Amino acid sequence: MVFDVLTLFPRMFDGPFSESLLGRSQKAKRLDIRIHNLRDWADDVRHQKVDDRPYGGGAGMVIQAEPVYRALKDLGALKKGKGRPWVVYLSPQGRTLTQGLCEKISQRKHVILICGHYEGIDERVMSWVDEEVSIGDYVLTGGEIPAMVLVDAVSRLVPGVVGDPESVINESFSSGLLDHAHYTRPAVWKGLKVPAVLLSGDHKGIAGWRKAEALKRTKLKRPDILKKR
Ligand code: 4FV
Repeated sequence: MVFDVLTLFPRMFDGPFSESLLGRSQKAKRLDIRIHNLRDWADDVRHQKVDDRPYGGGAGMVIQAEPVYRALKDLGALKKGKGRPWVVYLSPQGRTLTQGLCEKISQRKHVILICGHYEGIDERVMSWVDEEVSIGDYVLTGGEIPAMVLVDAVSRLVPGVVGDPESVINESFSSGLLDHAHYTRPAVWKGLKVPAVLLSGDHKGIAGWRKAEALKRTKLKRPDILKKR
């Protein structure tokens, strides 16, 4: 799966995308994450200016349409047909990112992520955006961290990225429930025991306990999910 990320702060991505699963999956060519500096498509090469004051006045700056449009063009987003990259703009106005939306986006072969900054991007470029996505109802300094969240959550669903596919299938939200509790050695810690069924080897019993646990926790912590379910 290919991700092209358009940002004014490319260095922000060094850490999250070079470590752990995402780092390994890029080395293994299961993922190709390419970070692009939007300033490379600025009008004036000297100042690399890509933002300007908002029409109608008001605080802050707005990212201009032209550099974003040029970048999308160079990244193939203006192509017609099936293989065209899917363009996602991260913004608080977007559809809230859920496991379901991650599963949908993970079906794509090539995704372009536009990271907003300042007050956002010129609305006229939205005609070339396929999907606006928000990671939650709060305002961040930029779309970079939302882009990292989306790449991480979607990449996990790309076959082979997560070592054991089972751990992707049986987890929070994929089963429509929160995850059950997890325990590991030692069997007794500070006098606290692990539920006996988990030490029993009775796989049917264990699966039953985990299902019941997941239901109980979901009812307790996220009853809204049960309603949706
Ligand atoms: C955001 C979010 C977010 C808004 C102004 C960037 C900032 C600045 N993006 N989910 N919540 N973006 O707060 O996706 O341009």
